Amino acid sequence: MTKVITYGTYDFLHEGHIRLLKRAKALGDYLIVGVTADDFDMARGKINVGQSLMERVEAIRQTGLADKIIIEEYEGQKIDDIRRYEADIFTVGSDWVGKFDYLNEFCKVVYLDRTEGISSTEIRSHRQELRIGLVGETNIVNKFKNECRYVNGVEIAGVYASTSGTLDNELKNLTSRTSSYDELLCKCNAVYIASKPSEHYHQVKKALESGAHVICESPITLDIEQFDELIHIASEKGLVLMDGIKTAYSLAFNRMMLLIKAGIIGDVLSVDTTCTSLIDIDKNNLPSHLWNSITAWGPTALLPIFKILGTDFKQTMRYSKSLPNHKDFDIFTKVSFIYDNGVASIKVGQGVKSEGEMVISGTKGYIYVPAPWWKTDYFEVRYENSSENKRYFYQLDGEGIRYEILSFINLIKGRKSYNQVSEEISQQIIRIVGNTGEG
Ligand code: C2G
Repeated sequence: MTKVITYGTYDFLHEGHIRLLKRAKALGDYLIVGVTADDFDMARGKINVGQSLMERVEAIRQTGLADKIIIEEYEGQKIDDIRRYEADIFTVGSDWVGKFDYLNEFCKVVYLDRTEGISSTEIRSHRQELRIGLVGETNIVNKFKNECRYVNGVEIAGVYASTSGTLDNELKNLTSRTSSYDELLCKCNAVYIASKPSEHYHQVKKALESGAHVICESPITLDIEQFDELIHIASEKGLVLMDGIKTAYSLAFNRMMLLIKAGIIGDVLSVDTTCTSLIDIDKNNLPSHLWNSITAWGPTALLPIFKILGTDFKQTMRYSKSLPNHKDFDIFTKVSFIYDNGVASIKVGQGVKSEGEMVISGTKGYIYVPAPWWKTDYFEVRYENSSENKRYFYQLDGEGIRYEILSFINLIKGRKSYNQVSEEISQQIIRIVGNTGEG
């Protein structure tokens, strides 16, 4: 008898899961299905699981495909199970290719093709897979793709890139890579747009007009009127248009905002942020998909300032250094803001290196966030009497991208998402970062 073993969360069992189980069964005579326990899913960073373990086990039992159902509760249990049940074959879907090769030491490992594009019912029902299309050429698309795996109910429908850019091989070989944006939109009910800012407006508009929800890297547009038009279209069609600033979805950042609101450092009088990443810029051959400093870092650097001091600044002062033969490509920009009751500054650069820290100064103390503050899992609250200083740590899985995706899903389902970027902040970011380059 050939024993086959496979594992999964199997949340809201659908045809993709069932096809996998049928093909797993066909590999042998006896099929063992391991269903992940809730806390094992949490431990491995899988979020947004809607059903309880018992509901998921019962759904598998009702398929009649499993000869035995076990519960996966800890890292490394697969090896114990293969030995205990003398499994001959371990199998799992092709989205895990390579991840379980180490099990070849214990049994044969088979990766079965994953079912692309699950047939969808209305996205607002909780049973729907979110079929998300990825748009863009930079490495952030790869990060987003990897993070989708941790959010239950999210399926990558395809990827579109105007140039192959820095797509990783898995994305380049994705069976649903599309040669046109229109083709991608036919396959998905949501898109993540990380193309260069000058392409956002048209791509977001087309996605909304095709009925897709949108997460777009910030700035969503470079022109405020275009942004307002997109917000109107999304509202008219009952669709979500979400500003994808990763930092907004990080646990440490959100807890920091709550502590400030609670007055932990008194009244905030100054917020200073710095974001730089020294990249090799070939002055004579600027890659077409490269973002300039103020668009690459401006939205992130501005987020805490607008969240803490608001968007009603009275004056700005701006210094920018551009490449000699590329006036629209700044290698460094500093913008200072004057408020009625405070000041703020951002320093951003792709051609200048500085200390990527954030300092929030208050009448009772200050908050210090070390570099890279925008994806930190740690910050300090410091006082005059340093013995009162407090340190805060918050696990940040995947730079906060999986929680950004979860917020997106919650917004689509009509649930409130408290950490999303407000329209008002998105608009002010465009005013500072966009074509008008106010300030
Ligand atoms: N699957 C599939 N097609 C889909 C969705 C899922 O073939 N459209 C497969 C997955 O590849 C996996 C199984 O169905 O083999 C269960 O998928 P999930 O419930 O998403 O669980 P996952 O986290 O992928 O489980 O340790 C291994 C993991 O537990 C695999």
